[in-house]
Amino acid sequence: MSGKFITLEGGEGAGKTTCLKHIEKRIKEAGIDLCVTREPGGTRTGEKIREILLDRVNFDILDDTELILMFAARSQHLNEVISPALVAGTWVLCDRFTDATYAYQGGGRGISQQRIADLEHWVQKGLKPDLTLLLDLPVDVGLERAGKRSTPDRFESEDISFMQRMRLTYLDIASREPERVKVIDSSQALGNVLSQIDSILDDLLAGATSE
Ligand code: T5A
Repeated sequence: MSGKFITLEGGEGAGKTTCLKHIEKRIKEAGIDLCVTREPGGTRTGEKIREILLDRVNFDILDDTELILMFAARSQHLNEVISPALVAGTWVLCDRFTDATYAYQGGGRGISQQRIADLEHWVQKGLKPDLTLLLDLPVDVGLERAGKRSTPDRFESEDISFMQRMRLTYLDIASREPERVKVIDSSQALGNVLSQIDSILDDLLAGATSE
């Protein structure tokens, strides 16, 4: 595969949507073909699964059902969108991916890492992002930002201890995979967050244009 696979992760209200637009602009300005997508979702089937997963009316979804639905959407997404794009040399910028499953279903819900890893190996066949930007901020700050926007979805309605376990799981992944996962302090002013992202992207774009 020749395209680069970049993912954006973080807790609720971390600023992913805001930063995603900036990253998209930077990569496109460098003359690189880019596919912007999201999880859960990114395909017709995946978006339907997303509706089920996020709708608060579905309060009775079992933890394992939730996990399997995440990977069902991911399987469709990988086969229909992500892998074909990467093979064609197009870069892929994805709003959340499997690190979110470790953080939310693993850390948050308490599903074992091994169970998630088994599904990851089955569905992804070794494919991992080249770069993951983890927007990290204290849970209460993120919830306050997210709360200003809209009615909370099924995940945003979880309690603070769920969110804290989710955040710690993300940070744990970052400490184990520092080459891939770059942690950005997103409690800072937006301008500082974006300039930290820019310096990481500069390295990636310089490497890509010299290849
Ligand atoms: N999920 C997903 C799982 O449980 N398992 C999985 O495997 C996957 C893939 C998906 C949900 O699904 C779960 C996790 C999620 O709960 P989502 O659309 O990714 O949903 O959900 P959110 O995290 O809720 O994303 P949002 O788009 O809702 O929030 P963002 O993008 O993090 O935040 P954003 O950019 O909208 O910013 C929030 C507010 O803060 C302001 C913005 O202007 C905005 O008002 N803001 C800042 N303010 C001050 N300083 C800054 N630096 C700021 N940055 C942003």
